[in-house]
Amino acid sequence: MALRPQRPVSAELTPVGDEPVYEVGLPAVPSVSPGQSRELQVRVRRFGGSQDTAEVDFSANGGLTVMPARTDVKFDRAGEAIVPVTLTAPVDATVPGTGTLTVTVGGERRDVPVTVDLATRLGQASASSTHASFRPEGAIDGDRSSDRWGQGNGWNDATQGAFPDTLTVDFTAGAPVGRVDLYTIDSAQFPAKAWGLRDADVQALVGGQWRTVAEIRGNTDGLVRRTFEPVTATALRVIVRSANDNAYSRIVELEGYPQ
Ligand SMILES: [Ca+2]
Repeated sequence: MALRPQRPVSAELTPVGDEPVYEVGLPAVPSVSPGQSRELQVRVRRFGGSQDTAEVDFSANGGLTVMPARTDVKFDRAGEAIVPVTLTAPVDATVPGTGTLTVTVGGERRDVPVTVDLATRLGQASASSTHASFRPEGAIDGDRSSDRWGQGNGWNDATQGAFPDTLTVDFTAGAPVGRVDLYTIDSAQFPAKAWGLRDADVQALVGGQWRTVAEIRGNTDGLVRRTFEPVTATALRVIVRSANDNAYSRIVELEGYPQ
C-alpha cells in the first residue's frame, strides 16, 4: 500500500495581534506597622502591544488600605512604568499579622503578601555596647520571655557598673508611637527588682530631634508600660541610667505601639 505522506501537524495559533502582556514587580515583601502609611514603588512592565498607557488597579485585604485604587500609567520606551502607592495599616492592626496587596493590570493579577508588625520589630537595633551574645537584635525579636535569657533574646550592655547605656531602634519609615512596652529581665532566677533596669528615659526621634516621651524612675517591674501623646517617630531609644544590680542594662524586648 502506498504510504500517505505524513501531513504536518498544524497548530492553531492565536494571532498575537496587539495584545500586550504585563508583568508586575515589587522590590521585596512589603511591611507596614499599625497606624503607619508606607509608600511602595510598584513596577509594571509591558511586553508586546503598542499601547502607551494601561489601567492599573490596587486592592488590599487583611484590614490594609491602598491608595490609589486605580490609576492610569504611562509606559516609557522600555515598556516600564513605576507606580507609587500608599499602603496603610489600621492603628488597631493585630501584630504580627499579614495582609495581601493585589495589583491588577490587563489580565495580569499579582497577590503580594504584606507583613504587618510593630515598627520596633521591623526596625534595626543597635546599642552603645553589647555584652557577648546579648545582642541588641534580641530586644526586637518578638520574644519577651526572660526564661530564655542568655539565648540571644535580649540585650545586655558591656560596661559593667557604668551608665548610661543606650539601646536604639531605627524604623524603616516614620510610624506613630503613643505607647511603649519595655520588658526588662524578670524571671524566677533573675527578678526585675534585683536585676532589671531601674531608671531610664525613653526617647522618640521626631523630625530629626530626640524627644523624651517617658521617664522611668525607681522601677522594680518586669514590664514597664508608658503611654503618651502619640508622635510620628523614625526611631526609638532607651537611655538606661541605672539598674537594680548597679551593674548592667538588660532589655528583653522593646515594643512601640501607636496607642
Ligand atoms: Ca526579645
